[in-house]
Amino acid sequence: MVNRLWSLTEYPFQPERQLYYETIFCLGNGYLGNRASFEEGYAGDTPATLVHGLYNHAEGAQVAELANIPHWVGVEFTVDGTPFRMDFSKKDLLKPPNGVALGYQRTLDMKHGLLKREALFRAESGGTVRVTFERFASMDNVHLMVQRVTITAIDGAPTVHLRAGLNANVSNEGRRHWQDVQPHATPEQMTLTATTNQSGYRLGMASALLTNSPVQAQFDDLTATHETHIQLGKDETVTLLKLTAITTSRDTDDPLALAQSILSAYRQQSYDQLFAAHAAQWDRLWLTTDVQIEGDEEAQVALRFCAYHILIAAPRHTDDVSIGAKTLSGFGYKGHVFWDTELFVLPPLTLTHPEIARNLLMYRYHRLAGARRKAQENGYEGAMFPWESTDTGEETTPKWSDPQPDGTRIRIWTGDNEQHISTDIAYAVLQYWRWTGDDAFLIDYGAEIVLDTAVFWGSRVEARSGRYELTNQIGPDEYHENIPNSVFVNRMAQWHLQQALNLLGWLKQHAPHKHASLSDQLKLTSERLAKWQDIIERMYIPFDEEKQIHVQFDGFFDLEYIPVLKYEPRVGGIWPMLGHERALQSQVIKQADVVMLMALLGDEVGPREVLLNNFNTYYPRTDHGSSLSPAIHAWVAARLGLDEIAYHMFQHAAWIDLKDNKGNVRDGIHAAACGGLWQSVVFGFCGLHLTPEGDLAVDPRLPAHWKQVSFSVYYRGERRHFTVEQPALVAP
Ligand code: IFM
Repeated sequence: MVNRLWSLTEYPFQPERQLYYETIFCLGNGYLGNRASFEEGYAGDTPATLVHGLYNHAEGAQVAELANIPHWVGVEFTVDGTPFRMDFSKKDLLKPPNGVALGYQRTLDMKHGLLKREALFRAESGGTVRVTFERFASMDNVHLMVQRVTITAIDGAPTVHLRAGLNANVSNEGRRHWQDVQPHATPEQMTLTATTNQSGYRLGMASALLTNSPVQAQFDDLTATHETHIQLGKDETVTLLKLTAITTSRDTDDPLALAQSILSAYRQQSYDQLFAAHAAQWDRLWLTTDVQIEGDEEAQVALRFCAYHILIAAPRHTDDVSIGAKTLSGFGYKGHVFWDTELFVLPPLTLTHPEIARNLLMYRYHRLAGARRKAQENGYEGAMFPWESTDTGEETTPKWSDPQPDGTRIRIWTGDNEQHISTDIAYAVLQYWRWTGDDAFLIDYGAEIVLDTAVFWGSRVEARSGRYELTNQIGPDEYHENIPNSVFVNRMAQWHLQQALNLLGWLKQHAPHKHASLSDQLKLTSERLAKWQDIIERMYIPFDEEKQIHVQFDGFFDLEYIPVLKYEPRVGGIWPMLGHERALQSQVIKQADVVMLMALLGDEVGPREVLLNNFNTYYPRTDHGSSLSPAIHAWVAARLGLDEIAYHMFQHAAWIDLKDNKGNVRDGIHAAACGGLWQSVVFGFCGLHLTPEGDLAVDPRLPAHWKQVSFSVYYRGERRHFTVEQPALVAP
């Protein structure tokens, strides 16, 4: 029996919500994500499996995207000739034209990454079966997918005819990614090879239906199939196993050979053995991931849901991929990697699974060449990371939106001007270093990222009227594009340059060879460093002395004031109500911007009075049109003692996917909201922080009805457990 605080259940079958559940119940193992479409398939479904790093630029598309790989989930069967399906209408109950599904329940066990569906099905003949489908993406061997189908005759002695296969007739919402598709099948195994039609990645799949009854094999141009006939006796149960191994040329030179060897190694094992190995890995992962909340069961489930989705997207097998804004759970944002990873998803991983955080940072390190090319193409020095990133390291932000209702397309400027991404990455590198104490990583890789992105800012700033400015920027609040002097961007760039100087000082002392080689390689001359110091001293930080608040950007308060709260209740941002042009000319803010700065730099931004003024100014102007916003507000509000707002924002963040409160969960999980939720609890409500003395401390500010929060983090290689109680801390 799965614990209700560890699971999500769908009951009854809701065909109109299948896209929601495909995302919410997505399976994965850090290598791939598999949407929870049904084995037998239904009209309007979006079956998809996305493999980390497997990008392809389909003909006619603006940009590359993660290619949906051939469908391996399919299992169909008939009972006495009646196809097993669940999409019947109520009137069918009286006179079933085909068959009738009499019962249904589907559960995602988040503790062990298992999707289980149970149904009762009566065929036209009257023969009735109980069916259980189980599916998991093995955490033990990330190339292995396991499915078990259990069919029990509960009325009559029906004949079951079952087909399971591989099917390359797939696309990303119509965009085709595969060529040279070669299916093959023998009774022993089905295989399929294919190559992405632009990037040239090769895929190998090997699958088998394992059952005691004889198996017939077939294949055609796009599919490979195994079929079997089973005559069930009264009350008899039959169990079938389908194993599928998936590899690509990103893993090996011969993906098919590797897939076949994995299949032959694991086909000897029973389902229980395969599941036990998988579950043991999950237990290990949860050991440090799980945050336990006493006194709020809904919050507990939401937090586990978010952690589950981060864990299934988190690559443990390679340091050459990163997590996209929609994880691997849907086609949204095309699998592209944004700042969402470094500032939202990475912090929980840095503290709970530092080895995975390191992989994600190495993904950026491996793409420094692309960042340098971008800087050069734009007339700057150093490394300027792309706003949207894929496998190549090139800027992959589309230039134009999809057509609007009136058919026009809107120019997307983020790829040109949302430049804070370079500092966000540097921030994540330094945060990782501070928490892990991984000097080797910093010396060998991280320092180069921090320093060469600092070189970029040194060349990017504009000296004007005796100070340094940054015009034509987009801050986190993307409603305001190409603006002058975003306080977030200017202050973070200033912080970045200061960190770069500090880091150089540290390197000189602890790794003089590296200090010398990087100084040489990145041309860190004394003139350059003097300029950095000058920028730090004379960077313009927009601030209203009279009101004692930071000004989001020059001219912000000259724009139309729109009381955002008047536009409640609503599901999305108010931008669609105002229209693009008016939103741009108003003070409506899309997401935490000055508030984001306060989350990242805390007290360094200013005294408490200024922080409160900032929050009270910007919170009522923010419409949270981005899913990144509420969790950051919860975190900062908790630190400022604004308890009601903090919990309200926490709830908003918690339900983004589970209650589909952005209305787009079909496109995939909001990864940043998931990582943000963890931060709102651990950094916000529990107040975990590093002390100036170099230790850990908490400073709890729990919601009134939370009795206790327990969590573990790694600090400098040591696992530390905290139990934070209401109202005071119990010793670590
Ligand atoms: O990176 C975010 C951005 O901050 C807001 N729009 C969506 C992007 C991807 O999640």
